[in-house]
Amino acid sequence: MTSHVMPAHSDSHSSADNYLTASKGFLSWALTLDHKRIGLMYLIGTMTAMFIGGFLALLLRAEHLSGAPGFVNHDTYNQLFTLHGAIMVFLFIIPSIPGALGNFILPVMLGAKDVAFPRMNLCSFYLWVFGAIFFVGALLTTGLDTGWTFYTPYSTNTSQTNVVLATLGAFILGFSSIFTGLNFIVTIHTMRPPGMTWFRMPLFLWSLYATAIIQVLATPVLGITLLLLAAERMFGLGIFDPKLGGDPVLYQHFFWFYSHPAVYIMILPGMGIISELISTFSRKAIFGYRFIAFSSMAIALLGFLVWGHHMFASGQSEMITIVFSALTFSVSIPSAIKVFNWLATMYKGSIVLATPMCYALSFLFLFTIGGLTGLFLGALATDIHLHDTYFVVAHFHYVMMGGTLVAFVGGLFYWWPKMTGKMYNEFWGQISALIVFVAFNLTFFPQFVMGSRGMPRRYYNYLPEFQVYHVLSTIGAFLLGFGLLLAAVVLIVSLFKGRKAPANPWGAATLEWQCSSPPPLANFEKTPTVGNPYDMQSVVWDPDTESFVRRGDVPIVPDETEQPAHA
Ligand code: HEM
Ligand SMILES: [Cu+2]
Repeated sequence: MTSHVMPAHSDSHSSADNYLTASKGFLSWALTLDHKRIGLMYLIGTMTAMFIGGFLALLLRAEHLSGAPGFVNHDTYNQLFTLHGAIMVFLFIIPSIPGALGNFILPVMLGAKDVAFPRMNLCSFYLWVFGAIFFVGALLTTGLDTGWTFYTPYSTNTSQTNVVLATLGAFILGFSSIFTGLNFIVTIHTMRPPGMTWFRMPLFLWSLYATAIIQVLATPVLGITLLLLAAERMFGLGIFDPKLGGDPVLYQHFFWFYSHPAVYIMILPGMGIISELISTFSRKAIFGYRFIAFSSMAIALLGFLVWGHHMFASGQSEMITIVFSALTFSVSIPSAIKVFNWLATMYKGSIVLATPMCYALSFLFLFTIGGLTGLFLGALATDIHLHDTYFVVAHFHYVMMGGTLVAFVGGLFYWWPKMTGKMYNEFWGQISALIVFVAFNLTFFPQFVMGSRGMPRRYYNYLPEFQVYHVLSTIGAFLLGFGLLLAAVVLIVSLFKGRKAPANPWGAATLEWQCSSPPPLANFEKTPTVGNPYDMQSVVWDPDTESFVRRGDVPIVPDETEQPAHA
């Protein structure tokens, strides 16, 4: 076993020789096949989308400072929440973690040079760009007012906005997502290094794998549905229009057959990040590794069977409602398994409250609230009351923003030193996590209360009794915007002022921390051999390099029970 990769060894690459400096000029980025550069471009793209979507959200919240008609009229309000939702879902939450962090980290975690299909990877990024251009096209011409769900018959017969352009945009974005998923599946199957059997794969990779399966299997359904929608609107085919023999509820079935699994496309990668963060910053091997890995797969598969819980109020049969309700409850089991295992990992761990861990703890709290309130929505009797109220809005923000976005920011702080070679200011990073946590709850908790008291979603006005909740929520939203901006500033300032990042600042045992920060163009000179990814005992703090390094005296024991892909 001579191929231990020692950080000291990989540090011999001078910092001039890394993926950022390997070549220069616009084209070296625009035509790059390097997964790390593509990941960075995705990062810039998806973060831009997030800030635009966030700006629209602040306009929505500002309108709600008073219950009387304010500075936007009802039409503009419909446009604002549609664009906010569509941008956040299609341009940010779905592509952000796989596209930005996944692309960057997945091959390095595998000790591989790149993903299996680098050209397809670049193509996936440009499809994202084209999809975004279609969205901007809709925004700059007529806007879009159907809601991000494009429900018929409004989207096909009534809306005066450019629905076709926006659906084509979402169609193209779907291909971007499929390409990423396909690439990750093949990469994980074929490019694992010697020693990395399936059950020695870091949990972030398991989560990306489970996500990729959904991306590949569910997204085509959305694609065909959106094409049918566009065709119906342009040619009046009679697929969704009852006048012509169609059925508008059919659209809801198609849409949610994709979009419920898609909520797991959004959350699973976030859960994967959290598994890495909790283990690293508790300085303990993850508890219940196989349970966490299998629960990702269980979520991916069960997620396909519950779409009807979005349609309890659509008049579907009582029988199917009972079935969907029962199945919905069953998906919460694997989610809860993960939460218990994360807590068990922290138990008796030596917890380090570094910035990424602060975000991870925030995730645990917020995601749990999001998941538990899902149960009220999954139970028929309560959902009939809560459906289409602010309770639903609060629920999905707790899971998507409190869950996915917070995990994304945590992951970004975690891998930032690896990606950029710079350390950021810990203190201000922690402060940003605290502000985001407090402000998030201030924004969305009052929405549970007003929703359960009957405040409907997607209304631009409200009754006086809801004012206090709306005002609290708006104050929270502006504070939340400030917190996220602060996080961005902390990271950007580090690029100029941050001290140089060591190869392994956190003491994690996964492979990406064994190459230098930022990684050389080819990541590893020789395919490394790996052991247990959560064996924290195998790394020790080295004061000379101010980095954790691999202990020479701990041999890497390859797992003999299963053949790795490379062998
Ligand atoms: C424990 C897991 C979960 C359960 C039991 C659950 C349950 C539900 C139910 C029953 C609804 C429909 C409410 C209604 O319209 O009346 C709903 C809505 C929603 N959920 Fe979840 N959910 C869970 C996790 C998630 C996750 C992980 C995400 C995203 C990351 C998510 C995102 C959404 C969204 C976006 C909606 C609203 C869709 C809309 O009508 O616009 N949910 N959830
Ligand atoms: Cu659902």
